[in-house]
Amino acid sequence: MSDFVKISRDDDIALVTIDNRPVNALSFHVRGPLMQALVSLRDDASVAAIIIACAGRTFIAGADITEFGKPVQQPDLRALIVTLESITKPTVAAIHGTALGGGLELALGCHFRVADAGAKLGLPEVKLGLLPGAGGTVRLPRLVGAVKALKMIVSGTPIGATEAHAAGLVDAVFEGDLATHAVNFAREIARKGGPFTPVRDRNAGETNLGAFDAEAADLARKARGLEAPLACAQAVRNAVTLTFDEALAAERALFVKLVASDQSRAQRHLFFAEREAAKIPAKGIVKRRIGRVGVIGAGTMGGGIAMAFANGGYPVTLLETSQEVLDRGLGTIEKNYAVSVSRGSLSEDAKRQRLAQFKGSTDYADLADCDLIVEAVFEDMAVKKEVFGKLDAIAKAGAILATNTSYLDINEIAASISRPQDMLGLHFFSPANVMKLLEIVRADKTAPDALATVVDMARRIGKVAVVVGVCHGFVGNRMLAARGSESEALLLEGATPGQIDKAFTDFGWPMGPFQMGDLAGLDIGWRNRKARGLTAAIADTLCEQGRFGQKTGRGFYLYEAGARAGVPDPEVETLIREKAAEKGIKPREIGAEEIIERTLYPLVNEGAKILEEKIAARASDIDVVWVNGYGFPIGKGGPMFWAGLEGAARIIDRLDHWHRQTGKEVFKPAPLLKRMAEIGSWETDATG
Ligand code: 3H9
Repeated sequence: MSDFVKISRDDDIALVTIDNRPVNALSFHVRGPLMQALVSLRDDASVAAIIIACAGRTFIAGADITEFGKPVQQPDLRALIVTLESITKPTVAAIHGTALGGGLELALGCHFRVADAGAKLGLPEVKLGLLPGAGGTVRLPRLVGAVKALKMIVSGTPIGATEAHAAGLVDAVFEGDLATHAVNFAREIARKGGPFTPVRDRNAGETNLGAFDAEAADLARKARGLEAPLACAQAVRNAVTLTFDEALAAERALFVKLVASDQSRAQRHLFFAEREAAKIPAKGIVKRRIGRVGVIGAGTMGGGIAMAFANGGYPVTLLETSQEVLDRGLGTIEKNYAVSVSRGSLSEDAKRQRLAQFKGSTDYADLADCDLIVEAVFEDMAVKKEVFGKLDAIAKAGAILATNTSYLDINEIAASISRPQDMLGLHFFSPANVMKLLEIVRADKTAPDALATVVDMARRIGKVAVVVGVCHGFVGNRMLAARGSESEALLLEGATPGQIDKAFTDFGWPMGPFQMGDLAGLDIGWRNRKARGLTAAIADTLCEQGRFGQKTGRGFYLYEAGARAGVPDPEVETLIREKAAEKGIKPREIGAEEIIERTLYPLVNEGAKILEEKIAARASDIDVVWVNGYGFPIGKGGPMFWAGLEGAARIIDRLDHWHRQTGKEVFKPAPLLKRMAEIGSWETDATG
């Protein structure tokens, strides 16, 4: 009947199959024929039951996100579900892959849901700055109870078929051919006869509103300025306190407001940006095969990288200089997995499997069978060159050789070996087994097939990959330096660490730069500055006093034994005033607006320079780096998206002002920023 919706029959059971690959989103061209199919089957007396299923790798993954922000074309999803729910003969959703968002909402319009054992079900709209807008917040609590629905909707995390079955969301779980099982299931319930109660008329039992509100308050605290989680919680509460129709209308009103909000626009931008970032020209390229991975260095970074590979299913050879250091590294890995087991995020069996992936060695020759070798040794050019010299001698032909350097010139390392085409950067973020971001650094001579291979590999190990070019600090750390360059100056001019950190957390960052420095260890920046002949009057003095941050109990803040949150330290404030006096600076009041202008505007400006230099292919790639690697607030979409919200003209105006005031290069507006102000977009996006 349509390319996207087909009806087949098994005697009196009708099977409606949606085929809108890759993820069967409920686009307009699906909704129209689906509506027609439902109406015709509803009115067809020869049909005893209707099954809705999907072709391809998954059930419906939701509404079509690309349609948001455009006029809604009828029939809309809600009308479709009303029609579905009005059918009195039994309706069954047959779910495989993922039933997400509007997909699960459509399934909730059926009387029954059956699922493949590997299926996942969820309402992830919150991750797009939305709430389920087609009845999900009102129907789900009627099946699984309000508290369970609240957790699922506010977290957006899908649950597996077994859990969904236990919660009452799914009526049967099957292994094997789902269509056949669904037909048998439908035939059996049709034989038993109705009436069949629609989900809207069901009741999952009394809700303890006190417990609900306590749970909601806890979730609200974690929302950190995002509107969607709060709207989700409100909508689920409405499902309990209002009638079905009232709650549905309230859900709609919240959805309409959110879908037009900057936060949701920002989060939708990030959804597509992450997928776009992984795209590189790959026509005609045959990727290399990665079987075994070698990791050199079993310290914090190397150990984390090795775990990331093992978690993705790769066997890993972990190399260290001595057996003792190797044993320590392997011991830490084992402990990390044990912590995951004790937290319930990993089964004992999975832990055993992952540990079985590791082979320790102290001999470079053992890396000869590796297809990808990543070094995570000391950040020093001579040391790195020595390591790659050894790899050049022993690695098999075609093996990809990667450095985890954060700053060093990868072209220079590549030039020192005989196979620069096999060399690239894999810049992991610490802890490497947890942090999502992976900067893949393309050196001048990196072969396209080597690059395409590691982009694929990144997906397999669950990383969000962004391909970047070679420059000092690549995309992330180079921009971080631009952001941080004014922190000390602001202190000297009169701001306190607490004020600056608060301006950051009010903006939506998980923490401010001084809290971050204290957490990471101030000695790291100190060492880096010394290596580059740079100084920072306040941070250097703190380090000279042995104040390295949380690990020493004192840094920019004071930490009670074991405490993670610091308190202001009068000694630090005195030190700041002394340093200011030495430089003849008279302290003044500094507001949050100035703090943002002098830290985040240079961040955007540096991003523009990075785009100009083609270190990043697209502005959205930079956003992906900052959201996934540095905690830029997702509700603001990353620095380059936020620049659009803030207004490039305003940013230029203020940068000009600070450039005149200070003469500092970080404030000199980049030509591309000026162009952005004129045309309203980072036009290099198209070149990606
Ligand atoms: C919603 O439902 C609102 C309703 O409550 C109310 C309405 C009134 N739309 O991720 P992948 C594209 S909100 C359009 O690489 P995977 C994606 O961009 C929605 N396009 O595959 C990519 O395109 P391309 C709630 C979509 O196997 C391609 O499909 N649902 C959509 O790694 C493959 O995607 C969600 O938030 C969409 N809904 O992961 C679920 N989804 O190839 C969002 C995907 O051109 N989707 N695309 O780059 C996902 O989480 C993952 O895509 C999924 C598959 C897990 C399904």
